[in-house]
Amino acid sequence: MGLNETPSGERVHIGFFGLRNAGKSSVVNAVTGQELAIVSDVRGTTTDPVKRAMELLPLGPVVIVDTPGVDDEGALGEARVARALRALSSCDVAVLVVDGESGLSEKDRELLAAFRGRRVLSVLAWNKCDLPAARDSLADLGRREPELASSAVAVSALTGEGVHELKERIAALGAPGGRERRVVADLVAPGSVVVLVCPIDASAPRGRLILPQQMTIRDLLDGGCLPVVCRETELPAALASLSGPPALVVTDSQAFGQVARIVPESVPLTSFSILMLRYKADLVGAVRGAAALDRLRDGDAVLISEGCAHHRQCEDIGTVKMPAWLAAHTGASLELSFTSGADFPEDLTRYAAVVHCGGCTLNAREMRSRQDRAARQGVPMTNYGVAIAHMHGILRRSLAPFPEALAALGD
Ligand SMILES: Nc1nc2c(ncn2[C@@H]2O[C@H](COP(=O)(O)OP(=O)(O)OP(=O)(O)O)[C@@H](O)[C@H]2O)c(=O)[nH]1
Ligand SMILES: [Mg+2]
Repeated sequence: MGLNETPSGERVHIGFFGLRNAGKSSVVNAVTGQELAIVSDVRGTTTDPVKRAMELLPLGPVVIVDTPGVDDEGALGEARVARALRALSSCDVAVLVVDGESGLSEKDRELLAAFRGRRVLSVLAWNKCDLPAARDSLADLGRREPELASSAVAVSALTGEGVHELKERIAALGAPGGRERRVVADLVAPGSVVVLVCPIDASAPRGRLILPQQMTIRDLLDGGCLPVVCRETELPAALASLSGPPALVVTDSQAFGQVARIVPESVPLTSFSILMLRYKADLVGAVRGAAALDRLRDGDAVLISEGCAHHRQCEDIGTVKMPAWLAAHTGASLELSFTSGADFPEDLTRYAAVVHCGGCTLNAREMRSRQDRAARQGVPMTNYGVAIAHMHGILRRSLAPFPEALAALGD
């Protein structure tokens, strides 16, 4: 991803699902106007979900996800189907591509049910409408199931017919509705000074700031606030330079202890990871999950999970620092497991707790679906920022700006 591009976690994710040879890849190419995906008459041409960030007008920055057919067979086929369905958890909009010539199959209906179950908005792309048989089957659907047919768009990836209308439908579904969440600017009045503490150590990326810091600065600018950015070493000087106390201080979690000693108790203080968690997911749930860390015993299994496979800074926290903090906090010898990227186990029940990263590269839907999965299975799940704050005894202070989460912490 280039530095000037919208981060993928901020993009509307649009997934294309359906049977093998329905024309998913062909429709992806028609909708995007690019030869993104390989098309062939061999069933099972697409073997892995393929994600591509792009501009899709009239929607704007999106991620397009092409998936393997859900009727693939054999052990390998089943693994592909599982990956296709897993891709659904990050999708904001699902397009069910139906081979109009053969009509709606049982598997297609199962997909529609899966979309509903995960509350993913969907549209039916009735493909191959250049063929008379496809037109007939759509007319037939209109007679039998008018409601379902009303969510269908007749398209032909071959001739381009209906593709414009399909794009309009996708855009209508993907338009920001409940997505107007703020990172930080809703916490302070316009014009407020907010001090951001960004340590620059060996694990900081060369020549830029990390995504949570960028997003916080951007949101403060959007909100007409005054971000003051410094390292922890310059924090006393930064505070002294202000005409009054700042409205809020936000720090990198790792410097929280040091920063907490410098910032007066009367000034609200929180961390970037807590801001990101609140933005993406359920802060209150993560606060409850942190309490479970106090109950860990010898031999308990704990999953440490990261949303991406390439953040050196996170990797260092996940594989080195978090295990050390957990050991010190619990005094127990724990059985730790690690996952990263798209891997997040379906079955979490063997874990006594899950500690997840802030998910800066995951979108809100993916983060929430991971939290929901843990909640459904009764497994406490927390995140790096909350866990670190808790184990260092500073969670209460870092939740000061969030009364609801503070209440979840109890006394
Ligand atoms: N007549 C007609 N053929 C189409 C249309 N769209 C796709 N096809 C053909 O259907 C076959 C399958 O197309 P793909 O786009 O590879 O299908 P897919 O759903 O991605 O298939 P898998 O990746 O194997 O799951 C190809 O031979 C395409 O040329 C269409 O609108 N009309
Ligand atoms: Mg394909």
